[in-house]
Amino acid sequence: MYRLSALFISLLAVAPYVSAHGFLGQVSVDGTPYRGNLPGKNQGSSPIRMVADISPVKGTTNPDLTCGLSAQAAALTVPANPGSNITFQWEGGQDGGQDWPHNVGPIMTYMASCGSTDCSSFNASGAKWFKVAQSGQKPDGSTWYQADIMQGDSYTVTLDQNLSPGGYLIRNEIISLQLASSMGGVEFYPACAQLNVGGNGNGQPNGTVSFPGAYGASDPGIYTPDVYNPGFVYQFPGPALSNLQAVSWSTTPAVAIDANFASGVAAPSAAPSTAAAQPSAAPASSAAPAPSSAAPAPSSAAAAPSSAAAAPSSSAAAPASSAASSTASAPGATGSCRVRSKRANANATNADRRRHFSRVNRRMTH
Ligand SMILES: [Cu+2]
Repeated sequence: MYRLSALFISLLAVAPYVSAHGFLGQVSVDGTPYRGNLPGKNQGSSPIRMVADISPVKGTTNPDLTCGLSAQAAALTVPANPGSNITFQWEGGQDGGQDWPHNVGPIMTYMASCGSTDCSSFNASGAKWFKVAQSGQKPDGSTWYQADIMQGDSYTVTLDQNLSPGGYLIRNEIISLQLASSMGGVEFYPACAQLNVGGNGNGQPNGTVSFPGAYGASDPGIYTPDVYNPGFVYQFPGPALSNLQAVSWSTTPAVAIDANFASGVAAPSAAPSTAAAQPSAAPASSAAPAPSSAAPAPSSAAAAPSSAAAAPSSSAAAPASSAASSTASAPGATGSCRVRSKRANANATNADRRRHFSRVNRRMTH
């Protein structure tokens, strides 16, 4: 019975929906927003490594698992500190402006030192990553924190207090499991941003891994034939949380995508991108203070990482804050790559992809 329903769902998932994927549209450090380039369109300076396309990375040995599809080093490395709140705002659609389209699978965050190399020229293929956060199923056991991202929410991690100063890549990864009932069906959406951490910590991370390398095609959290079965308990792939794990992590309220790049200077070959020009109505989320304070509290409960790896039972599932994720969203949704048109209110140009988070637009349609 279960097998049948899983099969049925996976058949649904390959039905001819308009395919929609997404990308990391913005990272904020303690409320200061830094927008990312649209995939494949170099529009301005950003700390987010631009990916070539919104499509998922496929395959556990794919070199693009490091920072996303043909990710390019970014021009900026932006300041942060131990204890900083780093907020990731994902978007859907090739040109953004839509919500993240998937709702089944984990969100994980890793960091890696850029060593003596400036992060803007650091080759991520040699990076030693340590895991700092992971969110999977909610306490209800059937919905995922990723469903909050699908509703437009952001995701925030609070950096460890003892992080050593220096350049770091921070890698926020969404894994979508709607096709992972087939071996190799899993979709990886890794994204990297470049941080310069100050302070005077002296922590050295344990449990470092490489990407690719950290995941195997048949890992329980990668190949998930039972993902839609009642009672399914997710086992996170990759290493256990590092000793330098985040202080806390959770999904957090949506953050508007800033209309302008941090530098305000468009890259030479920039698209028509009126980005800078547009006086665009929106106060451009300036300094979008929202999430930071909201974020922190969550999880001392999260602290049980190691056991989590060992005991895939309940504790592993839901480290993040329940507070941040009170909205119970339609559980049955299978999360296929379907476009939900938020485009309707897109008088706003792509350039200032301000988001209109009207609840009305947030219904899941599957
Ligand atoms: Cu997709």
